[in-house]
Formats: sequence, structure tokens, C-alpha cells
Amino acid sequence: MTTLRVAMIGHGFMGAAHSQGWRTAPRIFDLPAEPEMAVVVGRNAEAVAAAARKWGWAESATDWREVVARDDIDVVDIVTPGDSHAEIAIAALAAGKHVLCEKPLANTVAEAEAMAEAAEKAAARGIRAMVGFTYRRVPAVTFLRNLIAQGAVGRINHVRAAYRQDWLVDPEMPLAWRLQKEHAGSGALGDIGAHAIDLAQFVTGLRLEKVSGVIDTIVKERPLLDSGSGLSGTGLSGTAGDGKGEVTVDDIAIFTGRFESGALASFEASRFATGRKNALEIEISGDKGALAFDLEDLNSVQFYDRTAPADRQGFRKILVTEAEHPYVSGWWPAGHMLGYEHGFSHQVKDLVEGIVAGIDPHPTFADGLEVQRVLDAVERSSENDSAWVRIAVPVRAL
Ligand code: SOE
Repeated sequence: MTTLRVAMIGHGFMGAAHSQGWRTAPRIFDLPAEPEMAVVVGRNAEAVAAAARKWGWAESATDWREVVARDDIDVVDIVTPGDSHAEIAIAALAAGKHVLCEKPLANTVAEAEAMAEAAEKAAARGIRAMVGFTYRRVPAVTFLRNLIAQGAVGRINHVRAAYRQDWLVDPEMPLAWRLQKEHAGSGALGDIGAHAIDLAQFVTGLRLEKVSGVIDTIVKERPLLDSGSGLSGTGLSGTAGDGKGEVTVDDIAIFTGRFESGALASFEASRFATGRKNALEIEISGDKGALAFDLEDLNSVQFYDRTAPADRQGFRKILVTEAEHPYVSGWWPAGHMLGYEHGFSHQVKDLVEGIVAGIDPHPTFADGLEVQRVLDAVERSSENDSAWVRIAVPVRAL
């Protein structure tokens, strides 16, 4: 059995979630190669050594450049804030390492273009690259895509996608890295709006050609983090230090989109949706029916079949826990639910299978660049009184 020795760069919230995936996937699925959790990298030697012990990484290190250059590393998993994605990914691909990079792909279109180009060149040398839009790998989401591809809703006219959280409603929440443009690139728009965009394009198979939107910052300055917090941690909390700093990213993004097919879509990304903790929802409406997914009920989809006899039409819940459903056969019998963390094991499964088969697992860096272009177009629209902004032709078809 081939071994794939993995180096993970970063150890915040996504570091914990990715570690769960690397640990669990080989114990649930029959993978064609064995991932080995070789080394985790972080800025603070003591903190990253603790993360290695807690999550099961063989080693810890503080210099990502040295680790990426090692001959005994095959895969680099990037879970750092967006401002280091491009530099690390391009160096890793050039060093012949397969790369998994958290979303959004980058903080700017230019960075994302450079990453997509580097991935294109690396693919010619058998090197794989993938973006971490893990919600694609919730069984119900892949099932939604399959139903739509089979024509279950017919011609799509209308899509509604929203990702709403409320962790910033408290104005005393300190200025974590996710609230600083130089680290995060954008706020709700790139952090959670990226998921809504990728989800809408993934399940429908459609591509957005233009958007019109508005983004806004509700709380313009916040208490600075105490000196000990730094860039580590989830970026979702922290201890307030002395003084205040400017919030340089959006808190809420609301936009409309038109797909190439002519279908219209509405999108919301908010960190001020009071009471909504991690509410990712999508509904696809077609001329033959409709499908809906809600992350808060992630083991099911809602299906409305307009072709059914009139007295039997209505949204019905399909429990996506049968062995026939995507990824489920690796886990438990029907009705025994999965959770948020399982998508990260599915991500490892698809990446390892792609590496061994020599096929770029989706979403590729080109798909990640697509999302980056939509994010950029929304920001430019908002700067231009919400005028429609076209999205450049993709590097390649989705
Ligand atoms: C914070 O908004 C966050 O952790 C996102 O960064 C993740 O991508 C999302 O899955 C959960 O919320």
C-alpha cells in the first residue's frame, strides 16, 4: 500500500477539522493509499507541538518552507488564513507536492489566477490540487447535484442560497484575523459567501455570468485582540486587549446573480443574522419541481415533484442515509446520521483517490478561481452603486 505523507500548514479551527479527516478517512473507507499524518506546521513552537500531540501528527515544525521542500512529504494541506494560501500552494506545487488548500482559494483574483496556473502546470507532472469546499461532500449535497443532473427539477429558473451566522452581533467581539482585510481578504463575503456561491454552481452545474450586490460593515471598529492571540485560533473569538482597531472587511453581503442559462439567483452572507449559528441553505426551483437543503438538517433534502398527481404534490423529506447515497456506505446503516465533520473525511477520500488515479479531484483550483472572480465582482458592484458586473470567462468549464 502506497503511503502519502502529509504536512498540514496551520492549526486553527480548520486544522482541527482537517486532522479529523486525515485520521478517520483511512479507518472508514478502503483508500488506495494510506495517508500518514507526518507533520503539522505553526508559528508558535509550543502551540503547534500541543496540536500535534492532540490531533495525532507525528511531528511539529515552525518553518513551512523547510517542510514543503522535504523529500519525505507528498501532500501539503493548507489551513492558514487566506493571505498565505498563494505563496504556500505555489511553492508546494513547484516542489512536486499534491496540495489541498482551504477556501476561499486566495484573497485576490490575481493570487487565485497564479495558483490556478501553477496547478495547471503541476497537473502535467501528475501533481493534484484541490480546494476545500467541503460542503460539496455532505452526502445530501452531492445527492442534490445528482438529482438535478438527472432532471428532477427540470429547467432551473430560480436559485436561493444563504449562509448566515451571528458571531459578530456583539460589538465587543475583538478584532480577530477574519475581520482584517490583509489577512482574510474579505469578511462574510469571502468566508461564507464563497460557500454559497460554490454550492449554487456545484449543485446546479450552472455558472454565474454577472452579479449585482451590496456589502457593508455594521460595526466599524472593535477591541484589539490581546497580544497572545495573534493569528492562531479559529479567528472566531479571542480575548480583548487594550485599544480599538478598524474593521476592514464586510459583515454582510447581499447580491443577485444571473447564470449563463438565464436563471436568476439571490445570495446572502451574513455574520449579523441574530440567532443563526451556521445556517447554510439553498433552494433550487425548476419547471418540474424544486429541491432544498439546510445544513441544520444536513442528513436530508426536501423535494417537490411538480409532475406528481396534483393531490399528492408537496415538499417531502428524503433522508440521505441509505447505502446507495453518496459516501454513506462507508459509515452506518440507514437512519444513523452523519455530521459536519464527515465532509472532511470524504474530502480526504476523494483527494487520495484522485492522487492515485491521476485525476484532479473537484473542486479544482480553476473552480476556486471561478468563485474568487464572483467574490471580486460582488465587491466591484457594491463599489459601483450595485451595478451589474460581468464575471470573466472561466479558466476552463466547471
Ligand atoms: C467561519 O465563518 C467558518 O468557520 C467558515 O470559515 C467555514 O468555512 C464554515 O464552514 C464555518 O464557519
